[in-house]
Amino acid sequence: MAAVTLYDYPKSSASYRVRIALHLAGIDFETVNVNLLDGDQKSDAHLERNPQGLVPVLDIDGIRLTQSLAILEYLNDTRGLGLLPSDPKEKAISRALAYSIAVDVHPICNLSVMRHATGGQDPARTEWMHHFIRPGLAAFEKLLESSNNKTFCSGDTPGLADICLIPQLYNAHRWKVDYSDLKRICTVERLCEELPAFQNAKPE
Ligand SMILES: N[C@@H](CCC(=O)N[C@@H](CS)C(=O)NCC(=O)O)C(=O)O
Repeated sequence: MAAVTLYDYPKSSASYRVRIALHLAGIDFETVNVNLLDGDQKSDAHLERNPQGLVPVLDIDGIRLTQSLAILEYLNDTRGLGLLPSDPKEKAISRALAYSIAVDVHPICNLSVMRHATGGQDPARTEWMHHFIRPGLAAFEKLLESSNNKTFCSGDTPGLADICLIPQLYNAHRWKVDYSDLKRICTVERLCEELPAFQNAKPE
């Protein structure tokens, strides 16, 4: 096994966040695919890694980590990624942006939640996704407008909020949620798309 192993599913937005951060840190890692559609996340082997039955799981520095936000903070602390502003007020605002997606929008759009709530079939599942993703992004746009006039979400380099936003936008594309009117978000998306770390982390 490589020194750094990510238990991953390409389309998982929580895994996508970790891939971006690993690339930003320039860390070589291998991925082990946990196929969520086949139910691999509930296999004994994966439950051994993460009793929550979720990806991502990251093996790094001799420890096993779960929870993408905790992993991002670990990489930030140990690899000096500068994902959060140093000013406490700016830091709180930056975390609030990131959490508005990672803690509020993403969990209700999770595969198991969506399937349980809708039966997992169209049109119910698409309606579910639209019901939560679009307002979540519109709120993010307002938070961005009111909190700063920076290049990326929280500064002139990509940070925690950008890393949470971009996978959520990928998800919005998948479900055909239109957010082209959300100009700040579209600007951040364009900027991130130019960066190799974001390009290399893409699901495809
Ligand atoms: N809070 C967790 C959420 C992880 C999560 O929801 N992962 C999804 C993929 S994005 C998953 O494994 N879903 C499997 C399932 O719902 O059965 C994190 O940020 O790591």
